[in-house]
Amino acid sequence: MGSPPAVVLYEAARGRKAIAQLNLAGVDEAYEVQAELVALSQERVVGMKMGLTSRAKMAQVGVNEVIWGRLTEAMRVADGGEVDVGRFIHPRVEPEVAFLVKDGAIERVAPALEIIDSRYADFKFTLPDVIADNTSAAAFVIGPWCELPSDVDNLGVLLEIDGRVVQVGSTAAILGDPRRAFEAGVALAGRHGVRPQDGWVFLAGAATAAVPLQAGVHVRAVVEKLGTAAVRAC
Ligand code: OOG
Ligand code: MG
Repeated sequence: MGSPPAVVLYEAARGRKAIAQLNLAGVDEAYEVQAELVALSQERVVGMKMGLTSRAKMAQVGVNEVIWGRLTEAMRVADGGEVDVGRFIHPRVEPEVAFLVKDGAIERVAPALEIIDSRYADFKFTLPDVIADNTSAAAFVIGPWCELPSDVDNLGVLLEIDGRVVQVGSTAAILGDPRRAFEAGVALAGRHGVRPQDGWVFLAGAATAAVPLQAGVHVRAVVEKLGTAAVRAC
């Protein structure tokens, strides 16, 4: 018998070696594998993330369902800091909107970056497989927290690589309003007994497609009214 799926995914991430698709049967089983995978890492969970909350992202990976995953302390990279891309298999970066959680609700908002890294070959997966792989979560960068502007549902989003704009979007692309991604995430995670805790980071899902991340570049997300989040890949 082969290793359990969580172990296969854990070893793939640790060994930086892509694996063949697992072809897991269902979504409930997949969320169980995700929980086991994150438990195996022994990393502290510090938040959650939504995936595929925009058309651009759904189209890029060919999966048309909203998904959620867990963020851990080991994935956190300081704003303006460096990230070693040698840790990953074939990383991509995308602009995000982050919420800070308090009393089960949104307290603050920040511009953010997410680095995703599918553990599957060629970034190809089914819905259950990407859920099991903790929704490709790899690293995240949070910019300065600020008060929620009333028009958080209609802010311009840019992704820059070395000062060049490579993706353009709007927070409106995130389920029509990123606050809706929060509501959806609370409902979906609640089914698995997970409730956002005080101080948790919540990523609403990228408004644009993700782009490959290479060593040596400087990446910046710009969200209108919120400011920027940046990282240097080394
Ligand atoms: C899945 C993760 C999606 C987002 O913001 O939509 C995601 C993937 O694209 O590999 O993080
Ligand atoms: Mg994302």
